[in-house]
Amino acid sequence: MTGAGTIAAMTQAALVLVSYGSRGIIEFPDGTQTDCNYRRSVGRPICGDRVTVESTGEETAMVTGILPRDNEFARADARQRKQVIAANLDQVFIVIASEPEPSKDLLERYLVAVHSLEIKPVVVVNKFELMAHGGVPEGALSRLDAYRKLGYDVVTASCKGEPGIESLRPLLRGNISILVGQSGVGKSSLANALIPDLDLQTGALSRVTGKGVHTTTTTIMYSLPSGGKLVDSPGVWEYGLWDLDPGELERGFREFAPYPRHCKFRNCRHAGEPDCAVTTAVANGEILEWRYESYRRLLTQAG
Ligand SMILES: Nc1nc2c(ncn2[C@@H]2O[C@H](COP(=O)(O)OP(=O)(O)OP(=O)(O)O)[C@@H](O)[C@H]2O)c(=O)[nH]1
Ligand SMILES: [Mg+2]
Ligand SMILES: [Zn+2]
Repeated sequence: MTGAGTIAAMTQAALVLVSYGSRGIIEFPDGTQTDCNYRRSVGRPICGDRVTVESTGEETAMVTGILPRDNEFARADARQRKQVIAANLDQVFIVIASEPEPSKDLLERYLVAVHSLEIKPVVVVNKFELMAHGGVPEGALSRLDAYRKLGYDVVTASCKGEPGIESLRPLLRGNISILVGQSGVGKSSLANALIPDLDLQTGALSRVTGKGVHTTTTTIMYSLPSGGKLVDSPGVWEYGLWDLDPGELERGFREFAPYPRHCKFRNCRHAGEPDCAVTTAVANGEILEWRYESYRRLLTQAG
Protein backbone atom coordinates (compact mmCIF):
# COMPACT_ATOMS: atom_id res chain seq x y z
CA MET A 1 0.00 0.00 0.00
CA THR A 2 1.24 3.46 -0.83
CA GLY A 3 1.07 5.96 1.94
CA ALA A 4 -1.66 8.57 2.05
CA GLY A 5 -0.99 11.57 -0.20
CA THR A 6 1.42 9.70 -2.50
CA ILE A 7 0.40 10.01 -6.12
CA ALA A 8 1.47 7.13 -8.29
CA ALA A 9 3.35 8.25 -11.42
CA MET A 10 1.51 7.34 -14.61
CA THR A 11 3.09 7.04 -18.04
CA GLN A 12 1.15 8.37 -21.03
CA ALA A 13 1.84 9.23 -24.63
CA ALA A 14 1.58 12.85 -25.80
CA LEU A 15 2.32 15.12 -28.74
CA VAL A 16 4.79 18.01 -28.58
CA LEU A 17 3.13 21.21 -29.84
CA VAL A 18 5.99 23.55 -29.14
CA SER A 19 9.45 23.04 -27.73
CA TYR A 20 11.45 25.86 -26.29
CA GLY A 21 14.76 25.34 -24.56
CA SER A 22 14.29 22.66 -21.97
CA ARG A 23 10.52 23.15 -21.83
CA GLY A 24 7.53 22.65 -24.00
CA ILE A 25 3.81 22.23 -24.34
CA ILE A 26 2.33 18.82 -24.99
CA GLU A 27 -1.11 17.59 -25.93
CA PHE A 28 -2.65 14.38 -24.69
CA PRO A 29 -4.86 12.23 -26.91
CA ASP A 30 -7.98 13.66 -25.24
CA GLY A 31 -6.94 17.17 -26.38
CA THR A 32 -5.85 18.54 -23.02
CA GLN A 33 -2.57 20.46 -23.01
CA THR A 34 0.02 20.98 -20.36
CA ASP A 35 3.43 22.53 -19.82
CA CYS A 36 6.25 20.07 -19.55
CA ASN A 37 9.92 19.74 -18.72
CA TYR A 38 12.27 17.27 -20.34
CA ARG A 39 14.06 14.73 -18.25
CA ARG A 40 17.78 15.29 -18.78
CA SER A 41 18.42 11.96 -20.50
CA VAL A 42 15.67 12.63 -23.07
CA GLY A 43 17.51 15.23 -25.15
CA ARG A 44 15.53 17.86 -27.03
CA PRO A 45 12.10 16.89 -28.30
CA ILE A 46 10.91 18.93 -31.28
CA CYS A 47 7.52 20.05 -32.52
CA GLY A 48 5.56 17.01 -33.67
CA ASP A 49 7.42 14.53 -31.53
CA ARG A 50 5.45 11.82 -29.85
CA VAL A 51 6.74 11.45 -26.33
CA THR A 52 6.16 9.48 -23.19
CA VAL A 53 5.15 11.55 -20.23
CA GLU A 54 5.12 10.89 -16.56
CA SER A 55 2.24 12.70 -15.08
CA THR A 56 2.67 13.09 -11.38
CA GLY A 57 -0.32 15.26 -10.76
CA GLU A 58 1.93 18.33 -10.66
CA GLU A 59 1.14 21.19 -13.00
CA THR A 60 4.22 20.57 -15.12
CA ALA A 61 4.52 17.12 -16.66
CA MET A 62 7.84 15.34 -17.12
CA VAL A 63 8.78 14.04 -20.57
CA THR A 64 10.62 10.76 -20.13
CA GLY A 65 11.28 9.66 -23.70
CA ILE A 66 10.90 10.44 -27.41
CA LEU A 67 9.17 7.77 -29.50
CA PRO A 68 10.79 6.87 -32.84
CA ARG A 69 10.18 9.52 -35.53
CA ASP A 70 8.55 8.67 -38.88
CA ASN A 71 10.42 11.58 -40.45
CA GLU A 72 12.00 14.93 -39.64
CA PHE A 73 11.90 18.13 -41.63
CA ALA A 74 15.26 19.85 -41.55
CA ARG A 75 17.22 22.76 -42.89
CA ALA A 76 20.84 23.75 -42.75
CA ASP A 77 21.99 26.23 -40.15
CA ALA A 78 24.53 28.92 -41.02
CA ARG A 79 27.32 26.33 -40.83
CA GLN A 80 25.53 23.86 -43.09
CA ARG A 81 24.69 21.53 -40.27
CA LYS A 82 21.36 19.77 -40.40
CA GLN A 83 18.89 21.42 -38.06
CA VAL A 84 15.70 19.50 -37.41
CA ILE A 85 12.61 21.65 -36.91
CA ALA A 86 9.60 19.30 -36.88
CA ALA A 87 8.83 15.58 -36.85
CA ASN A 88 6.17 13.11 -37.98
CA LEU A 89 4.72 15.14 -40.84
CA ASP A 90 2.34 14.04 -43.60
CA GLN A 91 3.05 16.91 -45.97
CA VAL A 92 5.03 20.09 -46.44
CA PHE A 93 3.49 23.30 -47.77
CA ILE A 94 6.23 25.30 -49.44
CA VAL A 95 5.01 28.89 -49.43
CA ILE A 96 6.33 31.29 -52.02
CA ALA A 97 5.20 34.79 -53.01
CA SER A 98 6.10 37.59 -55.35
CA GLU A 99 7.12 39.60 -52.29
CA PRO A 100 9.74 38.54 -51.20
CA GLU A 101 10.56 36.83 -54.47
CA PRO A 102 11.90 33.29 -54.23
CA SER A 103 15.66 33.19 -54.56
CA LYS A 104 17.33 31.07 -57.22
CA ASP A 105 16.78 27.31 -56.76
CA LEU A 106 14.81 27.91 -53.55
CA LEU A 107 11.87 25.79 -54.64
CA GLU A 108 14.16 23.05 -55.93
CA ARG A 109 15.99 22.93 -52.61
CA TYR A 110 12.73 22.61 -50.71
CA LEU A 111 11.46 19.93 -53.09
CA VAL A 112 14.67 17.94 -52.66
CA ALA A 113 14.31 18.17 -48.88
CA VAL A 114 10.68 17.02 -48.95
CA HIS A 115 11.38 14.15 -51.34
CA SER A 116 14.13 12.95 -49.01
CA LEU A 117 11.39 12.43 -46.38
CA GLU A 118 9.20 10.56 -48.86
CA ILE A 119 6.22 12.75 -48.05
CA LYS A 120 4.13 15.05 -50.19
CA PRO A 121 5.14 18.59 -51.09
CA VAL A 122 2.50 21.19 -51.92
CA VAL A 123 3.54 24.49 -53.48
CA VAL A 124 1.51 27.43 -52.18
CA VAL A 125 1.73 30.69 -54.10
CA ASN A 126 0.56 33.23 -51.53
CA LYS A 127 -0.11 36.96 -52.07
CA PHE A 128 -1.55 35.92 -55.41
CA GLU A 129 -3.71 39.07 -55.49
CA LEU A 130 -0.46 41.02 -56.03
CA MET A 131 0.40 38.94 -59.07
CA ALA A 132 -2.92 39.70 -60.73
CA HIS A 133 -1.88 43.37 -61.01
CA GLY A 134 1.89 43.10 -61.01
CA GLY A 135 4.26 42.71 -63.91
CA VAL A 136 5.34 39.51 -65.61
CA PRO A 137 6.52 37.01 -63.02
CA GLU A 138 10.03 35.62 -63.19
CA GLY A 139 11.80 32.53 -61.91
CA ALA A 140 9.73 29.92 -60.09
CA LEU A 141 6.62 32.11 -60.23
CA SER A 142 6.67 32.04 -64.04
CA ARG A 143 6.85 28.25 -64.03
CA LEU A 144 3.80 27.24 -62.01
CA ASP A 145 2.36 25.21 -64.88
CA ALA A 146 5.68 23.46 -65.39
CA TYR A 147 5.64 22.38 -61.74
CA ARG A 148 2.08 21.14 -62.18
CA LYS A 149 3.15 19.12 -65.22
CA LEU A 150 5.91 17.58 -63.12
CA GLY A 151 3.11 16.28 -60.90
CA TYR A 152 3.22 18.75 -58.03
CA ASP A 153 0.17 20.25 -56.36
CA VAL A 154 0.45 24.00 -56.90
CA VAL A 155 -2.23 26.13 -55.25
CA THR A 156 -2.66 29.88 -55.31
CA ALA A 157 -3.78 31.77 -52.23
CA SER A 158 -4.19 35.20 -50.74
CA CYS A 159 -4.76 36.42 -47.21
CA LYS A 160 -5.73 39.85 -48.53
CA GLY A 161 -7.90 39.25 -51.58
CA GLU A 162 -8.62 36.81 -54.38
CA PRO A 163 -8.42 33.82 -54.49
CA GLY A 164 -8.50 33.53 -50.69
CA ILE A 165 -7.43 30.44 -48.82
CA GLU A 166 -10.26 28.00 -49.46
CA SER A 167 -8.26 25.83 -51.86
CA LEU A 168 -5.93 24.93 -48.99
CA ARG A 169 -8.57 23.52 -46.67
CA PRO A 170 -9.30 20.21 -48.41
CA LEU A 171 -5.56 19.50 -48.66
CA LEU A 172 -5.03 20.14 -44.96
CA ARG A 173 -7.98 18.17 -43.63
CA GLY A 174 -6.94 15.29 -41.39
CA ASN A 175 -3.23 15.69 -42.11
CA ILE A 176 -0.24 16.94 -40.18
CA SER A 177 1.15 19.70 -42.40
CA ILE A 178 3.91 22.25 -42.02
CA LEU A 179 4.20 25.70 -43.58
CA VAL A 180 7.75 26.52 -44.65
CA GLY A 181 9.26 29.29 -46.74
CA GLN A 182 11.13 32.54 -46.74
CA SER A 183 10.47 35.09 -44.05
CA GLY A 184 7.59 37.38 -44.99
CA VAL A 185 5.82 35.18 -47.55
CA GLY A 186 2.81 34.94 -45.22
CA LYS A 187 3.02 31.59 -43.44
CA SER A 188 1.65 32.93 -40.15
CA SER A 189 -0.99 34.95 -42.02
CA LEU A 190 -2.15 31.73 -43.71
CA ALA A 191 -2.22 29.91 -40.37
CA ASN A 192 -4.24 32.79 -38.93
CA ALA A 193 -6.74 32.70 -41.76
CA LEU A 194 -7.14 28.93 -41.55
CA ILE A 195 -7.50 28.72 -37.77
CA PRO A 196 -10.14 31.00 -36.26
CA ASP A 197 -9.02 30.51 -32.65
CA LEU A 198 -5.31 30.74 -33.38
CA ASP A 199 -4.85 33.58 -30.89
CA LEU A 200 -6.26 31.40 -28.17
CA GLN A 201 -3.98 28.58 -29.18
CA THR A 202 -0.92 30.85 -29.24
CA GLY A 203 -1.67 32.11 -25.74
CA ALA A 204 0.05 28.97 -24.57
CA LEU A 205 3.09 29.71 -26.73
CA SER A 206 3.55 33.21 -25.34
CA ARG A 207 3.43 31.71 -21.87
CA VAL A 208 6.45 29.60 -22.68
CA THR A 209 8.53 31.95 -24.81
CA GLY A 210 7.55 35.26 -23.31
CA LYS A 211 7.59 36.64 -26.85
CA GLY A 212 4.95 37.95 -29.18
CA VAL A 213 3.79 35.97 -32.15
CA HIS A 214 4.33 38.36 -35.04
CA THR A 215 7.75 37.38 -36.21
CA THR A 216 7.72 33.66 -35.88
CA THR A 217 10.65 32.57 -33.77
CA THR A 218 9.50 29.12 -32.74
CA THR A 219 7.99 26.21 -34.59
CA ILE A 220 4.48 25.60 -33.27
CA MET A 221 1.70 23.14 -34.01
CA TYR A 222 -1.95 24.23 -34.13
CA SER A 223 -5.14 22.21 -34.33
CA LEU A 224 -7.21 22.72 -37.48
CA PRO A 225 -10.95 23.09 -37.01
CA SER A 226 -11.54 20.40 -39.65
CA GLY A 227 -9.23 17.94 -37.95
CA GLY A 228 -5.52 17.65 -38.52
CA LYS A 229 -2.64 19.81 -37.42
CA LEU A 230 -0.84 22.75 -38.97
CA VAL A 231 2.71 23.67 -38.06
CA ASP A 232 3.94 27.25 -38.51
CA SER A 233 7.69 27.57 -38.75
CA PRO A 234 10.06 30.53 -38.57
CA GLY A 235 10.96 31.85 -42.00
CA VAL A 236 14.41 31.73 -43.39
CA TRP A 237 16.14 34.19 -45.61
CA GLU A 238 17.74 31.43 -47.62
CA TYR A 239 16.75 27.78 -47.34
CA GLY A 240 19.96 25.79 -47.28
CA LEU A 241 20.43 22.09 -47.70
CA TRP A 242 22.76 20.23 -45.39
CA ASP A 243 25.38 17.81 -46.69
CA LEU A 244 23.13 15.72 -48.91
CA ASP A 245 24.44 12.71 -50.71
CA PRO A 246 24.19 13.02 -54.51
CA GLY A 247 21.68 10.13 -54.69
CA GLU A 248 19.31 12.05 -52.43
CA LEU A 249 19.70 15.10 -54.62
CA GLU A 250 18.93 13.08 -57.76
CA ARG A 251 15.78 11.65 -56.14
CA GLY A 252 14.65 15.21 -55.44
CA PHE A 253 14.26 15.71 -59.19
CA ARG A 254 11.43 13.24 -59.69
CA GLU A 255 11.38 13.48 -63.51
CA PHE A 256 14.95 12.14 -63.66
CA ALA A 257 13.82 8.79 -62.23
CA PRO A 258 13.45 6.75 -65.46
CA TYR A 259 16.92 7.64 -66.76
CA PRO A 260 19.83 6.89 -64.37
CA ARG A 261 19.52 3.13 -64.90
CA HIS A 262 20.44 3.73 -68.55
CA CYS A 263 23.57 5.75 -67.77
CA LYS A 264 26.85 4.04 -68.64
CA PHE A 265 28.25 4.43 -65.13
CA ARG A 266 26.32 3.14 -62.17
CA ASN A 267 27.49 6.07 -60.03
CA CYS A 268 26.84 8.61 -62.81
CA ARG A 269 26.14 12.09 -61.39
CA HIS A 270 24.83 13.30 -64.77
CA ALA A 271 27.41 16.06 -64.77
CA GLY A 272 29.11 15.52 -68.11
CA GLU A 273 29.98 11.82 -67.90
CA PRO A 274 29.92 9.96 -71.25
CA ASP A 275 26.74 8.09 -72.26
CA CYS A 276 24.61 9.75 -69.62
CA ALA A 277 20.90 9.09 -70.13
CA VAL A 278 19.92 12.15 -68.09
CA THR A 279 21.88 14.63 -70.22
CA THR A 280 20.56 12.87 -73.32
CA ALA A 281 17.02 13.37 -72.00
CA VAL A 282 17.81 17.06 -71.48
CA ALA A 283 19.09 17.33 -75.05
CA ASN A 284 15.93 15.61 -76.33
CA GLY A 285 13.70 17.95 -74.39
CA GLU A 286 12.38 15.19 -72.12
CA ILE A 287 13.84 16.92 -69.07
CA LEU A 288 13.46 20.68 -68.73
CA GLU A 289 16.77 22.44 -69.13
CA TRP A 290 16.23 24.85 -66.22
CA ARG A 291 15.50 21.94 -63.91
CA TYR A 292 18.68 20.20 -65.00
CA GLU A 293 20.71 23.40 -64.54
CA SER A 294 19.28 23.77 -61.06
CA TYR A 295 20.29 20.17 -60.32
CA ARG A 296 23.84 20.93 -61.48
CA ARG A 297 24.08 23.99 -59.24
CA LEU A 298 22.82 22.03 -56.24
CA LEU A 299 25.19 19.17 -57.07
CA THR A 300 28.20 21.47 -56.74
CA GLN A 301 26.93 22.36 -53.26
CA ALA A 302 26.18 18.76 -52.22
CA GLY A 303 28.51 16.70 -50.09
N1 LIG B 1 -0.52 41.58 -50.07
C1 LIG B 1 -0.51 40.52 -49.26
N2 LIG B 1 0.20 40.58 -48.12
C2 LIG B 1 0.20 39.49 -47.32
C3 LIG B 1 -0.50 38.31 -47.67
N3 LIG B 1 -0.28 37.40 -46.69
C4 LIG B 1 0.52 38.00 -45.78
N4 LIG B 1 0.83 39.25 -46.15
C5 LIG B 1 1.68 40.23 -45.43
O1 LIG B 1 3.02 39.79 -45.48
C6 LIG B 1 3.73 40.16 -44.29
C7 LIG B 1 4.40 38.96 -43.69
O2 LIG B 1 3.42 38.04 -43.26
P1 LIG B 1 3.71 36.91 -42.19
O3 LIG B 1 2.47 36.07 -42.16
O4 LIG B 1 4.20 37.46 -40.93
O5 LIG B 1 4.89 36.12 -42.91
P2 LIG B 1 5.69 34.85 -42.38
O6 LIG B 1 5.95 34.00 -43.57
O7 LIG B 1 4.99 34.21 -41.24
O8 LIG B 1 7.07 35.49 -41.86
P3 LIG B 1 8.11 34.88 -40.79
O9 LIG B 1 7.36 34.56 -39.54
O10 LIG B 1 9.15 35.95 -40.61
O11 LIG B 1 8.69 33.67 -41.43
C8 LIG B 1 2.68 40.80 -43.37
O12 LIG B 1 2.79 42.18 -43.48
C9 LIG B 1 1.36 40.31 -43.95
O13 LIG B 1 0.30 41.20 -43.70
C10 LIG B 1 -1.23 38.29 -48.89
O14 LIG B 1 -1.88 37.30 -49.29
N5 LIG B 1 -1.19 39.42 -49.64
MG1 LIG C 1 5.55 33.80 -39.33
ZN1 LIG D 1 23.93 10.07 -65.97
